[in-house]
Amino acid sequence: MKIADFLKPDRWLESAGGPRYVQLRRRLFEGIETGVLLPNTSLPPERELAEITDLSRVTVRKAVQELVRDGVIEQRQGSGSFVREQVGRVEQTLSQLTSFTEDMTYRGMQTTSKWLERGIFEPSEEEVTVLGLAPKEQVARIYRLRTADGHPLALERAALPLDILPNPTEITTSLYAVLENAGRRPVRAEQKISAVNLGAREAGLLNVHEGAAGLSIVRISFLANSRVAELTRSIYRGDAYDFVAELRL
Ligand code: 16G
Repeated sequence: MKIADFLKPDRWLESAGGPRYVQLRRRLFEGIETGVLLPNTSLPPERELAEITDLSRVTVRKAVQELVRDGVIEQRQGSGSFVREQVGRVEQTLSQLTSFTEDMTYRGMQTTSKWLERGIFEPSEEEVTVLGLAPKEQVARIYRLRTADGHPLALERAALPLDILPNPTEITTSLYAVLENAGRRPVRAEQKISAVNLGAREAGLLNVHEGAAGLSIVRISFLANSRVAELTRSIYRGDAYDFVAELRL
């Protein structure tokens, strides 16, 4: 269907349907989800949208601005508003202790990591407490931007005691693979997930706008002897990740 037909107001605008810009935003989003508006195609200019929908330019602008805020549409200087390429959502079950590399490989996706930090550091108070470090003991830390098929999905900062990961530079792809080879792969983990709005730096790295929704995840994992092996703080893109838990009676 042509966008001009799809946006004809008698097809979707309802007088009791709430604010008009909200209804238009919803209709545009529906157009993107159903493929009437394809990724990387441009929206008709504001004036034209106002004509097609019979709405004021102010209303149209507000609807488009909200889609820009939500990361669905991007404004390119001088050339208008474009539909952004949407990242396919990834589902991760919460019942298995898997690694990022395993999760993505299972889905046939190629992973890469951009290294933001990798080395041996003075621990933070939290690292001392959670990892049970002795006084003056240092900590191995790796901080990565993790991507799948070229899309940035998560920022992960992992801290491990040095006897569990003596040489953090040894990790090129998978932390868990290195730990497994050394016979020190965690067998159990506790994970806490909370909602966050991304700050400017994180948003920039994850290629979303500042304030976009994200998931903050803290994973503490344990070896078979119950010793803490890993403290990882991650920020996942809210538009790209679903965590799924199975519940039984
Ligand atoms: C996952 C874990 C993270 C772990 C990493 C190892 C979550 C929220 N986090 O991303 O704690 O350090 O896998 O992945 O699931 P790797 O073996 O690919 O480096």
